[in-house]
Amino acid sequence: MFRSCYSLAGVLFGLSLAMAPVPSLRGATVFLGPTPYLSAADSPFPVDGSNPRFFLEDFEDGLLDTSGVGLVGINRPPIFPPVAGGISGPGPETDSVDGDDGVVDGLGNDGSSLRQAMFLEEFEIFSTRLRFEFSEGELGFLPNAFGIVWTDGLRGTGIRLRAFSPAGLAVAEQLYVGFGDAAATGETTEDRFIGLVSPVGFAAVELSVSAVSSSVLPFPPPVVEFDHLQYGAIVPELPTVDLIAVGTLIASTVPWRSGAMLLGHKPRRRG
Ligand SMILES: [Ca+2]
Ligand SMILES: [Ca+2]
Ligand SMILES: [Ca+2]
Ligand SMILES: [Ca+2]
Repeated sequence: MFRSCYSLAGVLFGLSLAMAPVPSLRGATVFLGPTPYLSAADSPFPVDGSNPRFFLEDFEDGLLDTSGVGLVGINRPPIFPPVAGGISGPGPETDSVDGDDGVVDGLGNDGSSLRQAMFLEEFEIFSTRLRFEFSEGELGFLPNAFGIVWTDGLRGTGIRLRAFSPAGLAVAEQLYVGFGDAAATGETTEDRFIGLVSPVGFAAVELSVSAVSSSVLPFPPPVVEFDHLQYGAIVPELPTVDLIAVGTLIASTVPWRSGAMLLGHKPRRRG
């Protein structure tokens, strides 16, 4: 939705404000993407229903209601009133995954997406965070695979992807940079899948989103949109998945400084 100048250095700086490197990463987590994504056929995961322990949420019913997942959106609104994220239905400002409207035609306006406002973190740096929490009690397991599709936001957006153990420790982390282009009307060529496969189950995944905007006004806030949340338990066949490792691998257990805004953390049942 937004046309802005960008600075990769600025985005990295913005993300680094909340990070401090630590010496090691546990396990052999494999990070996926960013890869182009126009429909579920572009997922590296079993999103066709063939795996009963794997779920795809496309938000087309207006709900985040696949089994065993809840969303906690975390912003930093100490000065500004919180702007709730939510699911954006068909409309000129919606960027769904292209195929969700029935045809892969370069536009995603007629589908639905998950939308989250960003907040002014530092001068010209906007950020926000989304946290997906998984219920082992409802699923019967903890997922070891996660993916999501970035569909819109400020040009030059960076995303820090982290997975957490049930004890709340960050067990895997990857920084992706350079999302977005100048288009702002629902185009889909810049949509990108990111994800991970972990050797152990995880209880939560966080997306920390940061971008530079030349705007000095926090309102209306820029937004970021995601779609095709996918997660579950798979038997990793790591050599066969499409892997593109990008960005700088950074590990951190330093908590984000932001306050929390609850969007609906109670796990729900069906997609
Ligand atoms: Ca379409
Ligand atoms: Ca959608
Ligand atoms: Ca898009
Ligand atoms: Ca749904």
